[in-house]
Amino acid sequence: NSLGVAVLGTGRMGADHVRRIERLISGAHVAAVADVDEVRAKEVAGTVGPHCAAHTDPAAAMDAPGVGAVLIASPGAAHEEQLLAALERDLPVLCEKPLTPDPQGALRVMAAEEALGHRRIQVGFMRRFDREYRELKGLLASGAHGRPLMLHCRHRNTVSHPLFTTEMLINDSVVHEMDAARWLLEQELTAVTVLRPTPSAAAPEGLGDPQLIIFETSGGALVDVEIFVNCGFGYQVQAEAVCEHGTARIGDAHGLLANTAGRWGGEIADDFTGRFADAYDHQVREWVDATRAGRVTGPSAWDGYAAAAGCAAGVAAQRSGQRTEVEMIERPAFYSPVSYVRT
Ligand code: ISE
Repeated sequence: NSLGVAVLGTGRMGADHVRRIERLISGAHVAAVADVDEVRAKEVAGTVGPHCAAHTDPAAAMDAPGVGAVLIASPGAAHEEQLLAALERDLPVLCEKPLTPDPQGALRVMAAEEALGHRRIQVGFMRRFDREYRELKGLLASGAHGRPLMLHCRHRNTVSHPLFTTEMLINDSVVHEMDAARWLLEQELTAVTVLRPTPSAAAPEGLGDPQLIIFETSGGALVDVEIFVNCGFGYQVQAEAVCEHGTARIGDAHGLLANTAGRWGGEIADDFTGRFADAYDHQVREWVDATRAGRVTGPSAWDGYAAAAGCAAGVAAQRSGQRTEVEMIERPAFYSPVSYVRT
């Protein structure tokens, strides 16, 4: 009883997930794919085989024979409609970030899931499945270093794609730190401030890159994030927790360390598919295993909403230059306990 997955969106992430499900994950197969671009959908379906149907209509892919779960990897603006359609069919969903581009859409998705009466949605915040992040989470949760006071984060991309906007620095990139900070600290974000240096000459015209984003949290911790999407030298995601009795740092990529010609060093990944390859594998594997066991684990629609609310405050802070409070509803009992707290 292999789990048949409909993959919606066959761009870079979707195609990578299709490869992952087919080649690396046992207990699941790709039963159908959908993409607005018919040629691309067919091409990706072709890598799976004749039993994988290619559609341009996501609903048709979800209704294809043998589909028991949905993986949404379409652009964020398409997520809400696809999530609601999956919930109507009571199908388990793994949805790439963002859950929805705005908190209002996330609230509508949460309302539909709650009306269904059971959780069906997992959001693709893959950092929660990264080995180093999990080690840091374990250390902080153990309390061995005392209470976390600050989190210093660096999020660097080699180069931004041509359609990247200044707002996307927050809602496409820093959205990951929003979730990671909530998860690591087990606190909600309460306010966001954005500081902007003179942009790098290497950034495309009009893009305010890099920026420094500061979150305040419900437990009184501070989180600072350097976001720099045209650093030019590689893909780096680092975090250092400063606690009452010690610090802990991840993301230095201490893999192979080589000495030669009077220099020492290692390699830096080029992009997120490399840096987080294992995290993506674990994420999809754990989602498939939980789904087959009839369980829903991982980041929930509430986490997607909280990140969207943080991003909305972040973009407002970016525009106004002012400290901006994060506006959030009270967490509904349906989303208790929060998925970041171990039970
Ligand atoms: C991209 O969409 C991601 O999700 C990556 O993890 C992030 O590093 C990048 O900045 C985003 O554009």
